Amino acid sequence: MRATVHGYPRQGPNRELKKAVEGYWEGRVTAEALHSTAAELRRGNWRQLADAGIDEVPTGDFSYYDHMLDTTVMVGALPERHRAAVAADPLAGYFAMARGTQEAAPLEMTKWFDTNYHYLVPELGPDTVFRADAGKQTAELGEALALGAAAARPVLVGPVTYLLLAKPAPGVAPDFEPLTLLERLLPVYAELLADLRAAGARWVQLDEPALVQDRTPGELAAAGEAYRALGELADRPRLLVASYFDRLGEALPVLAKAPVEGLALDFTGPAAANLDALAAVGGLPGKRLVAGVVDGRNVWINDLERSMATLATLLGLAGRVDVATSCSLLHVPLDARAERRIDPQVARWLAFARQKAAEAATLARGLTKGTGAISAELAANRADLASRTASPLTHDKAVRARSAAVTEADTRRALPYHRRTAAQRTRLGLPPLPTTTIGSFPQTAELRRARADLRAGRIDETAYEQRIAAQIREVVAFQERAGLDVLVHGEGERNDMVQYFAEQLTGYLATRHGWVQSYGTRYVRPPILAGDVARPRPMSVRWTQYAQSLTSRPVKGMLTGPVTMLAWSFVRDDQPVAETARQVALALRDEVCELEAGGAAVIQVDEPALRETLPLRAADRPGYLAWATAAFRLATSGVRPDTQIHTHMCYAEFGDIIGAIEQLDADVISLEAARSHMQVADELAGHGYPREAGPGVYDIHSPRVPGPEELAALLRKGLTAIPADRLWANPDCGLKTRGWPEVREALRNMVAAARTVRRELPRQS
Ligand code: THG
Ligand code: ZN
Repeated sequence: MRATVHGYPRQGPNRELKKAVEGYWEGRVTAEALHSTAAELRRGNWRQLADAGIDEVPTGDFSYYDHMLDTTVMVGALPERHRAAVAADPLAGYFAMARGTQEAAPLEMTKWFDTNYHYLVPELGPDTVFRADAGKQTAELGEALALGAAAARPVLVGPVTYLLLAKPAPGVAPDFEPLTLLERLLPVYAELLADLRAAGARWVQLDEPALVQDRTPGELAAAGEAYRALGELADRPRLLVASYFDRLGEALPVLAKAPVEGLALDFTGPAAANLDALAAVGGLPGKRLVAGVVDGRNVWINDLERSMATLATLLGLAGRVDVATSCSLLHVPLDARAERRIDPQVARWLAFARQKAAEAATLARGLTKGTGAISAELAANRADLASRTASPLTHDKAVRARSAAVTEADTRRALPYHRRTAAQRTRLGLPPLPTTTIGSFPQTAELRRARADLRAGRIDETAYEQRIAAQIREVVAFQERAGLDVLVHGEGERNDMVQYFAEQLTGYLATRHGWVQSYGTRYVRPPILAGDVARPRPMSVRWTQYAQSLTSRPVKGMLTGPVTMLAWSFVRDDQPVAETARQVALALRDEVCELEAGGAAVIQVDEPALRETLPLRAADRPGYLAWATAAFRLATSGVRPDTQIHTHMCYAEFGDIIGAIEQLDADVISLEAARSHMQVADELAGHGYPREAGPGVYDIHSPRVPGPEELAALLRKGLTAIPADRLWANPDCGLKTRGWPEVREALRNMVAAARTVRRELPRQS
């Protein structure tokens, strides 16, 4: 019985990969230096895994940018517009596909299942010609074998998932289904498998996470066909088909019947349902089962005894059982031992990639040699789990009592929406098509320097606050001059919309080195929600009130909603997530009420992550949406009827959660819409959304400044779907990534456009 993992963080202990890649882009690092840094990082990872006790290491999971892009290269499906660049210089061409050039747009980027990782979307069409290029895979396998790895297993994105995650190339009919290319893609995988066998691979892993999503009978049949065809090849290594992030459901019997030698299944969270399902199909007699019992997506130590029990059951269900993490460790930080500032007692509850690999190894040893062989580990694990359960951090009596006392009534505004609007109109006195922004203004070099200076002790708290106050004065004065109707303070004091609040709430831990790849060379350091959540003091009231003191126009209070506070953190696994959300919501509720008491007439609670966290299986969605919307309402319903609650979401595809958006009971919603040309307004109207809405008119993802005529045209288009008394004029997201010159011009144009369109409205009586 072996221990293995499906993949490992790529960046290195000090994000060496980020520095090398960005250096290469800037011309400071040569291609050779980049390649050798990367090779060194891979060697470091394999050594680290071997030291942790992993006896079969993954290969080919490394990437300069993204493993889906690597798969696109591996199957030769390069977009036409990038072919020449890749032929001329493969490395430069690879990054051109990821980032775009003056001449050619990049591949689209989207979320990898329900994780915070983003991949580059393959673009396919009826004319796509696949061509096998096993170069990267065979080279990395060779490196691992040369290092003396006991066993090395290439990990590839499987053909079915590759096609299911692809979209029609530009110019191809939008209803083209990439899965229809399967027959053409399978011979390419056959060639890749033969190449890998020749390069020394005994096993190859084909990742098929798309099969844990709801799939049509046609898609399931295609998956069955694919693995029958690959299984029947004569010249191939043994095949391990891997699934993760959820249960396989109806895809389990399909894969169990396929002529492949092994399956990797996730047994954590909702995927624990794989256990009964496996028994129901009669197990995997004669096959290898790679059991994902160590959660690869959170940061908590495993319950080793419980995992041993699961593994003992699984022993009776497969020819051979190996122990693994549930998925690639790409989604967790590298090493919990690097966090020297976390209380050592609390640090013992944490397992990052390195510790998770060691847990898998311990479990494999226990399975092979009996629990006696791991009795010391089991005892230490039991003590750590007990200390977590008993800790005052995880059990704050006051927080628990308050949370337990929450009733349905606490999640309802005092008056229904249609009776609140009149009171809000009277209080705010806004014109039709009121203008506002989403909250953040440019995070200037001065602001970042001030934060760095404060951290390094070059300036003190007072000097830092003076710089923030100066920024707020500038932001408010600009908005008054530009003629905006509802102002913001600009969020100059916030490093990140989640981190800023997490740092002020009890129950959250911050890491120093806990980087996780978000996309390409961009990383986040998600805070760890470890304990019961309380708000010892107001978090945002002071700066909001300061901004309000500078103007007679309304200043919006700006908060991050409970669902996003959870989605962009590592959340505790020792209680239902709905309970954690309720605690965060109660803390935010106090903040909302205190903003109101301080004079705020408009308060925005952002939920950009509401849709991101939607469960992969439709059956799980109603449960999620119920707690998510209840948490939002709990956070926002403590205010008076004449206080206006706004929310914001950063996406245009909200069709599948429109009902949930309505359930938030917010008064106003702003959405990303600029790039889909106000389609969002039509969609909202089509769904009969009965509230005020601001489909964004200014695409903040682009440096392009839209002119007043263009913005007026977008507003007129919005008016065809949403009446003038319910339509807002706003950009489609926060302005923190943009520069001041563009922002100034774009917002002035937006106000001019709103004024023009207002004059065209029929006179109100
Ligand atoms: N905040 C948090 N999580 C998020 C986002 C966020 N997850 C999803 C989405 N937004 C991810 N998008 C980005 C965009 C930019 C960067 C990271 C994720 C980024 N990171 C810097 C880097 O890697 O250089 C590091 C920033 C830092 O110092 O903290 O630019 O908005 N919580
Ligand atoms: Zn946004």
